[in-house]
Amino acid sequence: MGILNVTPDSFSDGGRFLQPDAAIAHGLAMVAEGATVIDVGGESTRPGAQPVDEAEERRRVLAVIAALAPHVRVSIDTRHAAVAEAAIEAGATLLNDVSASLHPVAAAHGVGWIAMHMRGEPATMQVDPRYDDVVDEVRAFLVERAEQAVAAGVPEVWIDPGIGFGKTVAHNLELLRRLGELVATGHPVVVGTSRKGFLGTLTGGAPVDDRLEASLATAVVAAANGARMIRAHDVRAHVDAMRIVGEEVAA
Ligand code: PMM
Repeated sequence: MGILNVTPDSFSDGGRFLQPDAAIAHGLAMVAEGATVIDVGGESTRPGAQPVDEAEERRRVLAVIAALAPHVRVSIDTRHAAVAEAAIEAGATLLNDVSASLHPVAAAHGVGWIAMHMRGEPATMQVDPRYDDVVDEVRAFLVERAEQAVAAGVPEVWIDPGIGFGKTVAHNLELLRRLGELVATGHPVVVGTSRKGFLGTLTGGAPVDDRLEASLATAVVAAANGARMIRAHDVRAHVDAMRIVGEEVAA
C-alpha cells in the first residue's frame, strides 16, 4: 500500500503532493513501482495535528482518487463519513479508517474496511499512553470492531495495530514482536511503520527522510510475523523487501 498524503502538514511528505497533478503523478509512480493499493489521505493524523475542515479534505482528495481509480485499487484514509462516501463515489474501494468507526459506510457501499487502533485523538494521543498489556488491549478492541463490521455486512475487514497512534516506543515494538496474536484472529493484518517517529528514536536520531532502512527492517519483521499488507512511502524498496521475505504484497 503506497501512501499518498494530499496535505500540507503530514510528518514526512506534507506539502509535496498538495497539487492534484503532483499527487496523481506520484500515485502512478508508486503503481509502477509495484504498489497494489494507493492510500489517499487529505487530513494529517500525525501526533499533534489539528483537524481539517471536511470540505477542504474532500477538495484535496476527490480529483486525485478519480484519476487513480482506473489504474489501481484506491483506499481513502479518513475519519469522516461524508469524506469516505464522496471518495467511494469517486472510485475508492477500501476505507482506511484510523477512527475504526466507519464500518456502516463500508457496509452501505459494499467496500473493504481497515479498522485501525488509536488511543485518544491525534492532537493528544502521544501524551503518556498507558496499557496493562498493549497487545491484549489492541487485539480485543480490533476484534470487537471487526466483528461489528462483519455483522453489519462489510465484505472485507482488515485490522491494523496503529503503530505510533497513542503508543510509546516500547508499545510499538511489542506490537510488532507479538503481531502473530493479531494474525491469529483470522482477520488480515495491515501494518504501517514507514518513517515513523519511533524509528527516529531507535536509530539514535535519524531524521524523517532518512529512515528507509529502519522502515524496511520493521516491515520485514511485520511481514515475517504474518502481516498481509504493508503501508509505506518508499514503495520500490518495500516491494523488493517483501519479495525477499517471500510474502506477496497482497491487497
Ligand atoms: N499511519 C498514518 C496514517 N494512516 N493508516 C493505517 N491504516 N495505518 C497506519 O499506520 C497509518 C494510517 C500516519 O502516517 P502518514 O502521516 O505517513 O500517513
